[in-house]
Amino acid sequence: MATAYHHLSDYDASTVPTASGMRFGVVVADWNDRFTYSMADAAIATLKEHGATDENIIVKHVPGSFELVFGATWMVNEAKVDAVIAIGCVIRGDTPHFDYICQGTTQGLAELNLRGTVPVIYGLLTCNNMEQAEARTGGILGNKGTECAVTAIKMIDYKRH
Ligand code: RBF
Repeated sequence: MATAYHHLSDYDASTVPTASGMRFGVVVADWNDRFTYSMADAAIATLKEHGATDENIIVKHVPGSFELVFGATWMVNEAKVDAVIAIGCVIRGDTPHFDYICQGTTQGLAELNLRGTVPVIYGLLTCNNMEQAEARTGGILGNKGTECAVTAIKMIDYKRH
């Protein structure tokens, strides 16, 4: 989780392997698109900074975070990617939907990782309010998309060694 001590866009680039030749799936939820699109843009920019090419970054959209599980499963099964970045943003409201969506999505993505084939990176922001989302999508705590991209590259490299 981002804290005052963990800036999501700060990382040591020298520890990141080249992403050249790696193939990425990016699944983006359209709910709260102001935040999710910013995360997706940051993720894609970071992948490219490390050598990934446009044709090796497959971007697909789903309506909401709950659909990230299906979207990521499709990427794993059908898109021949080396890693999937699942991007969503759930913001607490008046009803218990927040807990159900966060729990269902998190568990679904975790189960995909248990297959042990294609790493699925957890780009789900679970925020109490808009300010928390803003801070983590290009605000004072950086951009979660950047962190996800670096994690995806490192996890593909993990499989190779
Ligand atoms: N999806 C999100 O990605 N973020 C949200 O904050 C969010 N809030 C929702 C609130 C309610 C009351 C409902 C019914 C859905 C919400 N969804 C949200 C959409 C959800 O992930 C999923 O797309 C839909 O429930 C499918 O019909």
